[in-house]
Amino acid sequence: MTKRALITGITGQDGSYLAEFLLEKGYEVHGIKRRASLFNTQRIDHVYQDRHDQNARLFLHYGDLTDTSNLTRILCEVQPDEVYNLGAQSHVAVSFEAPEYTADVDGIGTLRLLEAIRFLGLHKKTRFYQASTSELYGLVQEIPQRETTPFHPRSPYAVAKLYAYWITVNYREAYGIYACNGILFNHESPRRGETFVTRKITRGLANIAQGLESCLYMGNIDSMRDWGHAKDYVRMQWMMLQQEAPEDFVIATGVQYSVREFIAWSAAELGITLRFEGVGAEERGIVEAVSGDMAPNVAPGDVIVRIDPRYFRPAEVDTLLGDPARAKQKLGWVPEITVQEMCAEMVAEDLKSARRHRLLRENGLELPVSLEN
Ligand code: NDP
Ligand code: GDR
Repeated sequence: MTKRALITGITGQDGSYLAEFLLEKGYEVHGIKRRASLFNTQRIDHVYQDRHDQNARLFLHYGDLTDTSNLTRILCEVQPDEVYNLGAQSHVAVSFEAPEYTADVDGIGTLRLLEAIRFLGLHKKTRFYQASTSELYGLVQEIPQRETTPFHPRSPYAVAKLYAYWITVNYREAYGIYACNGILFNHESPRRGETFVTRKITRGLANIAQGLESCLYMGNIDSMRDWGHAKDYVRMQWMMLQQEAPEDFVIATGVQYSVREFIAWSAAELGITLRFEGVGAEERGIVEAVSGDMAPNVAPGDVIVRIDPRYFRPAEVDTLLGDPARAKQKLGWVPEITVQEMCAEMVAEDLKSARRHRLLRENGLELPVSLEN
């Protein structure tokens, strides 16, 4: 029997990798996408098949995590074996600007799905994965963070995800639903949204190297993160739903680096050596050496990174480091891609696209480069 999965957030970074992964495993995949005034399926266009094609196994449904009747209808129609709740207002800084919306989507949205599963009598059939987050640890109480580490969320996003975490546990305990939390630490890829720190860096520096931008404005570059590759992490999301009993797992690499280091690696991939000068809001990154071909528009002495206090958060999560021991012991999961390999892949992809833009510009065919950070 073909298994059927429903993914909320299928148009996002993780949703796109998970859809690919499940299609390769032979699943019929259903995804919820939001209506937008422009096409918003770029990350999944390469796996999309016209639904008139007899072999089509990927189906998209318009929907929104704020819309109970819509979610209930989709669940009723699809009757999924597995639900992956990846949909979210997922940007921590934005959650300070839109706290109520973030709570509605990320917190109550999770309840809406679980309640629909219960109400429709799918609680025996449907397994549920909740995209929980290392942001739950916030002001960290233990290093490294593991499944038993107490939570102390530091943003409206993290507080909303705390509700989602506990309502998932509650529906498992109260109704016997196979529901579990993946407590995932930061994971990135060339498909990462452009305003998250890693992608902002790789894209910004590639654009600078190609002369499309002149300076990258950053926030707290001393923040420490445990970064993995999204491809490794979606494999784990699926593994968590294949166990005999539902359980919550920390998914991380067990190694942490600073944003500053990520900037330095990305610059090095572009042949640029940086000298960091000053501290806090006064800090400047100064280019000391440039290898010609790859970064034709950067000269020694150019200031290509500046700190802008606009990107500091009202409450910061300074350091995160996960302990993935339980995932390794119980599921045999280990990440395969290192953060340095991932950084190189991201820079290479962003450089390709910056070169395309530059060529178009040189031929009078300029496409707008969005500079929104
Ligand atoms: P993205 O921001 O790339 O994707 C989020 C997805 O959610 C998009 O498809 C987006 O749609 C959709 N979405 C946003 N709002 C709504 C809504 N109101 N109704 C329905 N769908 C909505 O996130 P990631 O792929 O990086 O992350 C996936 C999940 O994992 C998120 O829940 C995130 O909070 C969580 N997480 C992510 C981590 C990471 O490091 N990436 C770590 C830990 C947890 P659209 O394309 O239209 O914007
Ligand atoms: P995070 O990711 O908040 O950890 O949430 P993000 O990449 O946004 O920030 C990581 C760290 O970098 C610092 N930083 C900046 N961040 C951004 N976005 N832009 C900047 O200019 C900048 N300068 C410094 C931040 O202050 C922070 O400390 C991500 C999201 O994917 C969540 O959905 C997910 O739950 C967590 O990871 C785990």
